[in-house]
Amino acid sequence: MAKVSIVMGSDSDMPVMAKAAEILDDFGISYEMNIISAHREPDIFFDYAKGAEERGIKVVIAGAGMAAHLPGMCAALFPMPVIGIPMHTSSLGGRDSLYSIVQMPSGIPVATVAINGGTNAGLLAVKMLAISDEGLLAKLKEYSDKQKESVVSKDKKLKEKGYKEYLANK
Ligand code: RP5
Repeated sequence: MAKVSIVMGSDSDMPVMAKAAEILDDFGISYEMNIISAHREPDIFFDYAKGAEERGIKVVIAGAGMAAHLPGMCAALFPMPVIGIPMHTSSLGGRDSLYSIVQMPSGIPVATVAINGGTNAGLLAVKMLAISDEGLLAKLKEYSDKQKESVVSKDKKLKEKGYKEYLANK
């Protein structure tokens, strides 16, 4: 049964939402993925968000752009955590999406990540689930260790080669 629900307002959001899905795949977490527009099909959206708890969903990751009401409306209808991903937009650079998602009224929180922050949304969902799952917590610690090793090895290479050769072979 899916534990995380990934939902996006349009298929144009897919490349960013796929980054969240990749993280969940890496950590072996089951998820459902949906394209549902709160504006263009409000009835379908309502059924989706109202039914999420009964489907066994523990965390919703919702991404949208422009007047991005999808994450906030998910948070209004779903009782567990909602993570919002603001999409980059060509007109306002994603500030429209960011402000729409982050400026929630008191009482209805959305954990908002960076513009196009699909990877961090996935990781935040994993961290939420790891609160009650020690195996997942151990995998998160391994993930952090690998990140550290990657930076340490880059620094070592820089010291050995110098910046010109480093850049030339990057
Ligand atoms: C939002 O409108 C979607 O989340 C998308 O980011 C934006 C534009 O949608 P399309 O016109 O590309 O379908 O609802």
